[in-house]
Amino acid sequence: MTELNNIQENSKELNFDFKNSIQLMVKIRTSEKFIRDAFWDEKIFSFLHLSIGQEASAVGVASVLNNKDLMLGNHRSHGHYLAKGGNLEKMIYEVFGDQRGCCKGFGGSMHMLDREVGFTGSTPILGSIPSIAVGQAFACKELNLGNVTVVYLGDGAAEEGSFMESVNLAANKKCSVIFVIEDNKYSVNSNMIDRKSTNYSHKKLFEGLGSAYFRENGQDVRKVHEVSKKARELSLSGQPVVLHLDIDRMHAHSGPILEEKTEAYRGNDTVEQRMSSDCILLASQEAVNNGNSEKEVSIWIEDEINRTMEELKRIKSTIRVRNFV
Ligand SMILES: Cc1ncc(C[n+]2csc(CCOP(=O)(O)OP(=O)(O)O)c2C)c(N)n1
Ligand SMILES: [Mg+2]
Repeated sequence: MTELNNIQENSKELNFDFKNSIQLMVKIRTSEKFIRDAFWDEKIFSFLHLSIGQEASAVGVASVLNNKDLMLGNHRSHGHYLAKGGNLEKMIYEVFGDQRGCCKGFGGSMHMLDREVGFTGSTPILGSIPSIAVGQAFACKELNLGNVTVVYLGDGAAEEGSFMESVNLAANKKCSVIFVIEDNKYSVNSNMIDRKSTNYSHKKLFEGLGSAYFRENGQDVRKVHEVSKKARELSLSGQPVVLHLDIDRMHAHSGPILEEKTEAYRGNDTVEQRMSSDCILLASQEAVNNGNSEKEVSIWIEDEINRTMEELKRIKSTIRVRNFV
C-alpha cells in the first residue's frame, strides 16, 4: 500500500474541454485500429476486445479524475488505460508481448496494470474486478487518501452475483467507488432481451443494495463528463455509485470481426445503425454547435490521427516479442 500513498495529487481542470476530449477519443480509436490490423496480420497472440465506437465512456469518466484517483478495468480496457493517462508505448508493447510493456509483456491485452498512472489492474474474469475495486477503495479509505476508485464492467458482468455483493459491501463500508457499467446490451452473442424480464429494474436493484444509481447516454462525452462529476463528488462522501452508461460499439464481441450484415442475435441492429450514434461524430457536432468551426474540429481530428499514427509506426518498428520460457 505504500505505492498508493505515494500517488501524487494533481487536480485537474473540471470544465469540459471539447478539443481534449475529441483528441483523446481519436487517439484511442487510432490505436485500436492499429491493434486490430496487427491482429488480422496474426501479430497478436491473445484474445482481443476492441472498444471502437464507445470511447466516450472512458474519456468522459476519466476527465473528472485526478492522479490520486484509481481505475480498474476488464477484458476491454485499452481505452480505459489510455484515458487514465496510460502510456501508449507501454500499452502497445504489452499487447504484443514485448517485455517493455506495462506488465512486462506477460499480461497482454486483457491484463494491464500501471501504478504510475493509477491504473491498478484489469482482468477478464467477469465479476472479479468489482470486488477487487471495493477492497482497494476500502484500503484507500483506511489510509485517508481522499480519492475515488473507478471500476469498469460490462452489462453481462453486472449480472454476476459477486457484483451485487461488491455493491452491497461498498455501501456497507462507505467506500468511495464508482462502478461504471458499459451497457452495449450484449454479453458475447446473448441479447439483453433474452436475459432479463421486461420488469427488470437496475435502479431498484442497485439503490436497494445501498448504492446511488445514475443512467446516462454513454455516447455523449459531455454528458458522461457531467454525470461523472456528480458521481465523483457523491462517491467521495462515502456513497458508492453505480454509473450505468448506454453505449454502442462497432465490432463484434472479440477479435477484429466487423458484423456488417445483420446477425440473427442482433435483430435489426446493424453496424450502420450503431455507428449513427458514434461518439466522435456526436462530440464533433456538439463542438460546432458550441461555436467551433467545422474546419477547426476536423484539424483537431486530423492532427491527432497523424500524431498517433507516427508514434505507432515508431513503436511498431521497435517491437520485440519477449521470450516466454
Ligand atoms: C466468469 C466468466 N464467465 C464467462 C466468461 C467469458 N466471457 C468473456 S467476455 C463475456 C461477455 C461479457 O459481456 P459484458 O460484460 O457485457 O462485456 P462486453 O464484452 O459486452 O463489453 C463472457 C461471457 C468470463 N470471462 N468470465
Ligand atoms: Mg456487453
